[in-house]
Amino acid sequence: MALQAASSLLPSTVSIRKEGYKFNAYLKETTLTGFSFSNHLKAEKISNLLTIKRRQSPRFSTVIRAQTVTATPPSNEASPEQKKTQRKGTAVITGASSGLGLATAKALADTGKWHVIMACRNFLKAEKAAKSVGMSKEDYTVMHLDLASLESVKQFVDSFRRTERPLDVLVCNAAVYQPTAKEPSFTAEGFELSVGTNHLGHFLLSRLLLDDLKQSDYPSKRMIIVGSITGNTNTLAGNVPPKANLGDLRGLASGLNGQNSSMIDGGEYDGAKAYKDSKVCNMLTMQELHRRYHEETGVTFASLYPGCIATTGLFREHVPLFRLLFPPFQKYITKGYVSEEEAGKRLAQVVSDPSLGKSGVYWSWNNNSSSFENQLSKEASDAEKAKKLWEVSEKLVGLA
Ligand code: LMG
Ligand code: NDP
Ligand code: PMR
Repeated sequence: MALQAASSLLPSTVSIRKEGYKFNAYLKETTLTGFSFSNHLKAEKISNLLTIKRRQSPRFSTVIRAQTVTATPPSNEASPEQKKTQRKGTAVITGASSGLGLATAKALADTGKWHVIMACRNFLKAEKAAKSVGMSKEDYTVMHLDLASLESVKQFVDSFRRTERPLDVLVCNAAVYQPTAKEPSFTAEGFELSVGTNHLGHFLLSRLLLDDLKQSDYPSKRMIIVGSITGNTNTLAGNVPPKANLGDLRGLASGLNGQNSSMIDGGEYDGAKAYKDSKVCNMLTMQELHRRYHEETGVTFASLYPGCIATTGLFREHVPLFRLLFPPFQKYITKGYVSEEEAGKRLAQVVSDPSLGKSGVYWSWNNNSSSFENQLSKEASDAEKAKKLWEVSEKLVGLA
């Protein structure tokens, strides 16, 4: 259904040109693990289904096929383990002052089972935001965190520890997106801002807080790093230029400070690409954390694509025409749109739903809001690249 709607609205060939790139995609019926694609579409959302399989010869032509899907219906029932828990869980959410972070904070607070630490760069904005969505004082604490400063990350960790609250879940959610910037801007330590904030700030934060998570006696301790479809080149959305590509990480290894390059792959600055690259880093980091620490610590590491939340502040720097057209485009054409509230419920599931406790998973949701384990692109699941990214990032943030 969704595909039919989309294919009747979209031309069967989508062409996008940018700086010499040309991208063509066409929709093709196929089968999905024995189910017919058209039947399956009754329950599935096009954004979650479309995977691009590169053809051998035409460089820019792609065939879209359905992904393998294991649907898990959302569960509201507490497991026996959860019932044992007396105390409220404590979840730290970065960037909880707007969009997905705020909606997740609200969804968790509404359950009465969570105290949310809203880790935000703008204290007043966060306070106002919490009030505006009707969160009660006892359900949240706003604490200062500017991910564009490694000093601030360290100070946040110190202040959090001084509260003497346990850490049960960490949600690395904050992000910046600078699609129209002509020149790069930089973090306090001189890293390109998108990768510096979205990846390096969170990388240091998650490494420092891992010990705190380890010490928690909560039944299900989790660390979640928000990913995105746009960093995954096995999807249609991930093939809209400029595409994510970390290359051999030469730009990152040389400091990402604009002297050699401000891009991870060492190329020319492109703000939209820098954001998508940062999302690949987020998804790679989650998997590397899983490989290194899941067994030892019992912490569940997860990432997710919550759906296209086309109305959030993420697009604040995009041109006004884009901001106007993007929500209806996602709502009526791609059908990938989700409201902030729905996206917040999805992330809240990854925080606390017993059925989403598996580690190393990149979660996505179907049309009927059932979660499933999604497949990452080749690059976003490249274990060697994840290891290299880990090692280079450690050096940059001063951990090695
Ligand atoms: C690029 O800019 C930068 O160039 C690049 O460097 C990078 O930063 C990148 O990833 C970020 O962004 C984006 C640029 C290109 O968008 C804009 O500059 C503003 C948006 C302009 C939108 C195009 C206007 C054309 C309107 C004519 C409508 C054509 C109809 C086509 C659909 C057929 C339907 C029958 O923009 C794009 O790449 C596309 C932007 C995608 C979002 C908007 C899509 C427009 C579709 C219009 C639908 C309107 C809503 C319909 C409601 C429908 C009802 C049933
Ligand atoms: P918003 O812009 O609404 O939220 C981003 C949050 O990050 C804001 O609270 C912002 O703070 C905060 N932030 C930005 N820079 C910093 C910093 N230096 N230090 C601390 N906090 C910072 O966007 P979304 O809610 O859409 O984005 C949330 C997450 O969802 C991101 O990881 C994004 O990549 C991801 N995502 C979003 C999708 C979408 O369609 N919107 C789709 C897929 C993934 P402030 O309020 O002060 O600006
Ligand atoms: Mg995309 C199934 C189709 C689909 C989905 C789910 C998204 C999600 N987008 C899709 C398709 C398309 N987008 C198509 C066909 C086009 C060309 C018209 C298109 C364009 C487009 C632009 C210009 N889309 C965008 C942009 C942005 O600037 C956003 C971006 O890339 O930010 C990095 C964006 C997004 N599209 C999405 C999602 C979720 C985004 C937001 C980015 C993110 O959070 O990762």
